[in-house]
Formats: sequence, C-alpha cells, structure tokens
Amino acid sequence: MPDPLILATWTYGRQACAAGWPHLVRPGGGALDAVEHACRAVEADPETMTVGWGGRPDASGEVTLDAAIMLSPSRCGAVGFVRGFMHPTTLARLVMERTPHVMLAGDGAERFARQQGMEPADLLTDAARAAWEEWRKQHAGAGGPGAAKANIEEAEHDTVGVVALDARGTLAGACSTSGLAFKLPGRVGDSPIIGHGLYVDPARGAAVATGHGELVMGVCGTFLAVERMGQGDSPAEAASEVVRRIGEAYDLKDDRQVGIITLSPEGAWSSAAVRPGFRVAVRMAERDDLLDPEYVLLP
Ligand code: SD4
Repeated sequence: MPDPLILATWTYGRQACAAGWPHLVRPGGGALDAVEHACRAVEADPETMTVGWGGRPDASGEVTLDAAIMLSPSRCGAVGFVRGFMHPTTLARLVMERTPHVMLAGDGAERFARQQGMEPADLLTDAARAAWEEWRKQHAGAGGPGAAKANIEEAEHDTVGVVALDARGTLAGACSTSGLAFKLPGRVGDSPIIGHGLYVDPARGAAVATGHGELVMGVCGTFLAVERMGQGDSPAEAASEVVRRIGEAYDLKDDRQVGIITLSPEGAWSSAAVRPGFRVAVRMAERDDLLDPEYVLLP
C-alpha cells in the first residue's frame, strides 16, 4: 500500500494540502475528494487574488474562473470562463460525474451550475476591484482596458494545482484559477484544458502546471510530463524536460514563469520551474513542508 501524499502549488499550497489531507486519509475518502477540497479551500479564501473569490478580474472588470479535475483519461472534467460561482473545481467534478462531456464553458457551464444547485456568489472583492481600477488608470493612455494584449505583463498569476495519491493507490489531480490578471475578456489558459494544466493517467503518473498558461499550452505541458514518465523518465526528469521544452520554444527573457509538479503512480514526485519563486507544498503522514522546486531552468 502506498503512503498517502498530497502536493500543491505555491505558498498557499500548504493551506490546500491542509484542507485536502483529512479527505485523503478518512475512511470513504481518497485522492479525488482530497484534490477537490484542497482547491475549494483556496477558492473560498478572499485574500488569494488569483483563485476563486477575490480573484483579479479580466480587463472588463469581470472575474472569470477556470478549473479541471482528473482521475484518468476517461474520467476527467473541466470548466472554463465561469462567472458567479465560487467553486469551479466542484463544478468540474460535476461535469465529470454527471455529464457525458469533459468540458463546459461560459453561459452553459453557469446554467449547469445552477441546475446542480450551486449557490451563485459575487466574486469581485473590494481589493480586486481596486487593483483593476488602478490597472485601468495606468492603461487608459494605451488604448483603454479592451486593448490588453494576450501576453499581458501583469504577472499576477497563480493557479492552485494539486495532485494526490491515496492508500489504495488512486491518483487524482485538480487545478483552479482566475487566470491571468486583467486578461482579455474571453481568454482561457491552460488550467481547464486536459493535458495542458492538468493530466492524470493511473498507469503513468500525474502532473499539474501553473504560471503563464500560454507557455504550458504550447508544449502540452502536463501531458508531456506524464507521457515521459510512462516512457521511463523519473518524475524529476519529466518535470525538468517540460520546462526545458518551454525554454526551447519561447523567448523567456522577461518575467515568464511556469511551475510543474509531477507524481508517479508509486508516490515518487518532483517539481521544476522556469525561474526561482515557485514553491511546492507537500503533506504526508509525517511531513508538512514548503519547498523550492528540484530543478530551475533559469536560476
Ligand atoms: C493561466 N496557468 O490561466 C493559469 C493561471 C495562471 O499561474 O496564470 N497561473 O494561465
């Protein structure tokens, strides 16, 4: 029997792991409940300005959320461009469990949330609105808010990404984000797209990514990592290969960042990032840590 463990992105990954851990080890719980509850804890924290309630809005002032959850290639769910619901990870799980589809977006996803009895919520906090107003003021001379570019420079980006392994050997992953701050309305990043922000294959491993989604999307980052593990790479080799491939494909001279966590079906794990600053939280029966990634492309 493997030792249960849960891993999550960034400093608030500790909060995520703390919320997920009891679900990972309780009788009747497991990896799927753990990753969902880990994301929900961060989604419900208004102080976190990159996920769920309190997330920074897009260029038009609207908070739009993306999330995914996954057990295997045939059991995954995702939502994109969801407005007015605090828990897109739970909504993604409902897509997985109650529809024949993998992904719902926009109005349809919101209608589905209402049908499923999810409570609507106003996600724009005073702090997020103030940040948006400040951003608008600064961009007023540059064509106005609608002129935001897809490679917008505001580096307010952090996805909560979680992967877990339970005592039965089940792997699961989930991620949740409000995406890039002040993004062009309609922009959806890597997080809700299976194989980009999140991938889980019980025979090969799990990976979750965070950072500038466009960079992850260009190399199918998490699918690449899991595929490499399936070909025999260690989690460390697979994670570092993804950031190397991003380095090969993109000009990374500015502040572009990507972080990735990899987890094997046996419970070996690693992480890598394009540059320093990415952190990984790990929680096991006798371990509760926040670590730097094992490999950094541009130290
Ligand atoms: C995205 N990767 O939308 C996601 C969220 C993010 O750091 O910005 N994460 O690009």
